Amino acid sequence: MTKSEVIEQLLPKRRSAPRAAATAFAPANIALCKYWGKRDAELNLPTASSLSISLGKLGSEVTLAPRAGHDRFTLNGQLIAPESSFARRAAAFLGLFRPAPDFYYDVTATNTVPTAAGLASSASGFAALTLALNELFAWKLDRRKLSILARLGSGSASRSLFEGFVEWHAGRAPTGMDSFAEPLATKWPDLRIGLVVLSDKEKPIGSRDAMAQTRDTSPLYAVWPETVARDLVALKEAISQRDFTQLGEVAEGNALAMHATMLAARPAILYFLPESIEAIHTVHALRAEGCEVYFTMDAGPNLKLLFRKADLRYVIKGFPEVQVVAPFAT
Ligand code: 2P0
Repeated sequence: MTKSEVIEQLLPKRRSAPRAAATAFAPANIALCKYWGKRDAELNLPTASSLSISLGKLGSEVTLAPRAGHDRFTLNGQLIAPESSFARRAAAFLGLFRPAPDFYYDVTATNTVPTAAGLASSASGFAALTLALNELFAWKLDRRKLSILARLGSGSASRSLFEGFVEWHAGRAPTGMDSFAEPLATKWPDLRIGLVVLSDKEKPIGSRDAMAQTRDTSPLYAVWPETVARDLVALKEAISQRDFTQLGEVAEGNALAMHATMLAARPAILYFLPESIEAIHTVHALRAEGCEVYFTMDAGPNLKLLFRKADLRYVIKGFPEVQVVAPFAT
């Protein structure tokens, strides 16, 4: 099934004329149980479910307006070259939603996540684009359908439609109509995320290619889906019982299992820098001293810390440069 066929099924049959402009915001998210591997690369359908936490006010704001001639992209106040990967990916996505062949978009995006933080901006970016399209054309789609549409841009974007803890159901249908994200009800006000930026250099391999290479060549990939199944149950239990130790242990273990699976790919996919390993040792040393802090890592060298408000000053001792996010702050 193609993206266009999915979109045709989801959009209202009667289409209104676009508004003059529409603006939307979506938060960045960090997976506690990772999405790594697809069963369908065209529709970004995952092999396994995943669970994330959204980062509140850190994310992407996108304004869309109709435009003649060609698409134009502005990111953080700078005009972006059409051949840049940002513009090409956004244009490919927007190309799925042109009411007429000569209809183009003026796209103005602002990331409130510091670009150097190495946080995937594609998740919040595609989620905000989807929300802005929904406003621009007054589709009035519910969040579940919007989550499916955002997934067509980037898998993890399906989770950025919601605040707080979010589960993305892998689904089974070849159409992907059962592969969408949903928020969990639990709020956890004293939970904190610490962003530890170690490098803003370009990654050796993007996550899209890295996922495919892992699935195709890693002998450890066979056990990844069952690892996720187990970790998801344990994470949801930890969240509903507000059991921080279980949350941290499972999230850290899941991230390391994902990286172990990548390390066994051929050729190996190695996102760790020496600084990443050093930071992991710092996390473990803090824990040994009684500060309950855990980490997770994505397709890059930076660490994201998980801890509780009461431990903030100990975390800052180990990581003076940490940027702290309170995901449930109102
Ligand atoms: C995640 N990552 O669950 C995992 C963990 C990176 C490591 O989702 O190909 O940019 O656009 O569907 O969503 C990054 O992958 O990949 C990602 P595509 P995406 O957050």
